[in-house]
Amino acid sequence: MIIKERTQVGIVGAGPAGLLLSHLLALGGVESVVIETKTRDYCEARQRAGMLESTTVELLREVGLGKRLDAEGLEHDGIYLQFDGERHHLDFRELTGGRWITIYAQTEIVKDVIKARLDAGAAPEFGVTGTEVGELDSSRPVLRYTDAAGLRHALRCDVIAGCDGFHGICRASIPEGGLRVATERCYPFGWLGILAQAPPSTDQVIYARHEDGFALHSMRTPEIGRLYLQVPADEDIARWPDDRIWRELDRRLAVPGWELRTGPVLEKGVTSMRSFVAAPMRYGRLFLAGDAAHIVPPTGAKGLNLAVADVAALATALIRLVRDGSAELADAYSDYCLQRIWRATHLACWMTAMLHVVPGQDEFESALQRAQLRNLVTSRAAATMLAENYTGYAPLGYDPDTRLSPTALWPWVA
Ligand code: RFL
Ligand code: PHB
Repeated sequence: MIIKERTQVGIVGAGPAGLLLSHLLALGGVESVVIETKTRDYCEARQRAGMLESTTVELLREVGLGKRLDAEGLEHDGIYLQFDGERHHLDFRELTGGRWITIYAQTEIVKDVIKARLDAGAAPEFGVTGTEVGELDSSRPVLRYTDAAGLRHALRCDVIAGCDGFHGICRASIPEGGLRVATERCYPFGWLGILAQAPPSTDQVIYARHEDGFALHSMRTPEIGRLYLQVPADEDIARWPDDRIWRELDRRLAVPGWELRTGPVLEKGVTSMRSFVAAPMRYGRLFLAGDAAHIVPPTGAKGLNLAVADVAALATALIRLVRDGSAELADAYSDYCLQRIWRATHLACWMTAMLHVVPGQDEFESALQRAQLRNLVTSRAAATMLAENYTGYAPLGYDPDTRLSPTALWPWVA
């Protein structure tokens, strides 16, 4: 038996993009259903991003998701850049006239939005299988899935939002020729990341270039550290017992007079790195958002922030489309987002190229990397460029009251 249902927006994926989209739509009076293959516990525990732009923080506050973020998030003025055994502080707040960054784990944002959706009586449907999207060209696309109890559903929607990450099915369901650009760049290295029961040995995040590879010291709470090491792309985590990880972190992060605090490793894993942009982020009545449409290497801390920016714009566009019957912003969605995405993609690729050492790279390459880093810590103009890009771009274009302010939206869209 197939259960036939209907909603305004069918959302595939309960990562930050899909969850936040459904929350933002609800604030604008638009109903949605979120489906997710994994369990709630899995989604709430999946270790990923941690660094939020000030624009992301401001949006989360504005839409009622700022309470725990404000109580537990760690607000930082800037970052440290380390190379040649020297550590330099870049004060983003001072360089940008007040913008900052906040450490607050993606897992916590996911928990906060799931709770908000549950409180609103709109729980995501976890543990689904067999997700399919169809009739995307029509005005009533269909989202099919089998729920955790084994019942098959056919959900008729006004619009489907593909928020199912890089490996999801939505992008792949776009017929050949539907995506004009799908560019991909892979890197010969990845990040080995650990979560550790070790108080952070730094007050702000350290990005370190070392002759043996990149290292990053971040954190989650005053008791929990989050640290990363550059390793070969296909590295076997079994080759990295905990004491080897700490030794290598200690070597790559060392500066005179500084000590790395160690502790039990709670979790570890290797992530490969790639850049990818698919465009347009729409096919008929299917809209892509977040990692489903684009991936950046994590060096610029942009992935989660881009996902939030996408759904802020998408929610506004879909509220206008579904509630008010105007397609103007839905038609502008992809081009509007791609400007920000390419800016962030450039930042992420540039920081990755400057800070990672490819085995066997020549002296010329190394000298160029170090010259760029030196420029960043000696030129205010160069440091400001990094600070502006890192802390976020224009305020995120979200407005649930589109009917009240039809012309004030997205004034920067040509
Ligand atoms: P997600 O989080 O991948 O969520 C997609 C969801 O879709 C589900 N799904 C399906 N559901 C139903 N049917 C199907 N057929 C489905 N197929 C998939 C999946 O189970 C999943 O729950 O994508 P979303 O929402 O677009 O969010 C993107 C972010 O997760 C990602 O960009 C960031 O984590 C990237 N990132 C960082 N971003 C930052 O802004 N700041 C950071 O500091 C930062 N650090 C990081 C990062 C990513 C990392 N890794 C692991 C890649 C550090 C690392 C190490
Ligand atoms: C993190 O805290 O996980 C983090 C911070 C900065 C990055 C990437 C990840 O560039």
